[in-house]
Amino acid sequence: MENFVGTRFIYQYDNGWEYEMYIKNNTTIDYRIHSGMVGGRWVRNQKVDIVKLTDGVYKVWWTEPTGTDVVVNFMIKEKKSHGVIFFPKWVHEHPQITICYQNDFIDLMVASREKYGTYPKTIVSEFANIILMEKVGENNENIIDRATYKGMIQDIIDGKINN
Ligand code: FER
Repeated sequence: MENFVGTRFIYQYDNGWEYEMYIKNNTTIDYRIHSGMVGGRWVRNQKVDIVKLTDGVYKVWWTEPTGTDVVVNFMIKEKKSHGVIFFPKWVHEHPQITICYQNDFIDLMVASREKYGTYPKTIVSEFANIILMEKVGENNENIIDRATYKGMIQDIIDGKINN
């Protein structure tokens, strides 16, 4: 997993949604959602499972405090990924509640999960193009350390921030 762990990925799903995931270590990711249904949401230290399926192909999956479940496959050589997101009913109906720095709002996520409905779930399955793949080392706290803003992806590509 040496070639995968410690890498920052920015990718755009075919539906237009732009996501950033930093594989912080074997069991942890930080992520930031630049655009899409929950654009503006960002999370640090989400516990995940990761397996290497074959050379250059990795699967990452986790379940969130919101009740959303996510599975993402990265195909490094092809610079592509594929994500499946299982949104509970409440996130699909009230996405704005989840648009925050989630680490400061865990209690609100859990309360909302209890207050609103879970079913039926909305399943979003999309391929993505990896726009940026950057080795930044493990356990770097400076990769995903602030909210997104308009133009941030270009600033990251240009090396202006988060390096
Ligand atoms: C991804 C797909 C979904 C991802 C994160 C999510 C960081 C999380 C979605 C959510 O919290 O609503 O590729 O990568």
